Amino acid sequence: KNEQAYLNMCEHVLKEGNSKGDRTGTGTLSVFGHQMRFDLQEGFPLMTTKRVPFKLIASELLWFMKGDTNIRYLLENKNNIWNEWAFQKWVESEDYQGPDMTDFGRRSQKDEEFKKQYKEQMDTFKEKILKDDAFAKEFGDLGAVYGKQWREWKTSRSETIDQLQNVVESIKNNPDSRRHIVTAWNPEDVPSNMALPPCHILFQFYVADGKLSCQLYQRSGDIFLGVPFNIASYALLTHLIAHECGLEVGEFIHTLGDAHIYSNHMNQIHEQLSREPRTLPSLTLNKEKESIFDFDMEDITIEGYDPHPSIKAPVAV
Ligand code: UFP
Repeated sequence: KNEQAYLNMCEHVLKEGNSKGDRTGTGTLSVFGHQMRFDLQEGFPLMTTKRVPFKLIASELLWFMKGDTNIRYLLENKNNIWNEWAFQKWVESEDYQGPDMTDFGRRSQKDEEFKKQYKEQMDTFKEKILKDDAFAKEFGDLGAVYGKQWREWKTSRSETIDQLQNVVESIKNNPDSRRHIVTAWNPEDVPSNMALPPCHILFQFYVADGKLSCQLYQRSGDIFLGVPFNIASYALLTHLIAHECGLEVGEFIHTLGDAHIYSNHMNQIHEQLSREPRTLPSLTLNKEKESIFDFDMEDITIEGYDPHPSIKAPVAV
C-alpha cells in the first residue's frame, strides 16, 4: 500500500545488493531486475516519506510530451533539472570564452571557489537561453532526448513517427492490443547523439476492466534521487492518457534493470526508511481539456500532499 513497494525495494537493496562500482566512481549497492506495482486507484504515488517536487516532474513530462528538446521551456517553468547537459555543450564549444569548466559537476562538489565561478557561468548561460533566441536555438537544444524519440522518431526513410500520438490512438481504437508501446532507446542515437542515453527506455499500456495500466522498463535507477521522480512522472502520464481515452487509471508497474543506492546516499535512505508513510495525495486534471497535448501546468493539480520534509543528497556525476 501507499509507497510501500518503494520502501520495500530500498530495504531489499540494502540487504541483498551487490557492492558495485559505476560510471561515476561513487560506488553503489545494486540489484538487477526489480519490479514495483502501484495501484493508482489508491492515490497518486508521490512519496510522502520525503517531499518530492511535483511541479518539476510535471513540467518535465509536459516538455517530453510536446516533443520539445530545448531547455528554454524548462527554464521558463523554473525547472533546472536538465541544465547541466546543455551547459556542458556550451562550455565545450568554441564560442565559450569564460574560465575552464572541465568536469564542472565533480569539481563544484569539492571546491568552493570553483563552485562560485561555476554558478556565475551557469546563471549567465541560463539568462542567455531565456533572452537570446539564436543562442537558445544553438545551445539550449539537447538533441535526441525523450521528447524527440516519443514524438519525432526518425526512420531510415527520413520520415518521422509520432509514437505517443499513435499509442493514444491505438488505446482508443484497439484497447486489447498487445502492442501499445513507446520506445526511447534508439541504438543509432546511443551514445554519440545523446547527452545521456535514456534511462526510462520503453513503456507499454494495457487496458482491462475500463482501466488503463502502464509498465515502464528502466535500465538504470538511482533509487534515492531518480526513482521517486520516475514513478511520479509515469503515474502522471498514465493519468493523462487515461483521461483522454475515457478510461479509469489502473496500475503503474515499474520494472528496473540496475536498481542502485549510491554509497553517499546511505544515511539519507535510512532517514527516509525511519519515517512513517502518510496518506497519498490525489491528482486532479482539468476536465475541460481533452487532448493530452493541450495540457499546461495549470491544468494539473495535486491535492492533499502532506509529506515529511525533503532530504538533501549529492547527485552522482
Ligand atoms: N537516473 C535515474 N532516473 C532518470 C535518469 C537518471 O535514476 O530518469 F535520467 C540515474 C540512474 C543512474 C544515472 O544512477 O542516473 C545514469 O547513469 P548511467 O547512464 O551510468 O546508468
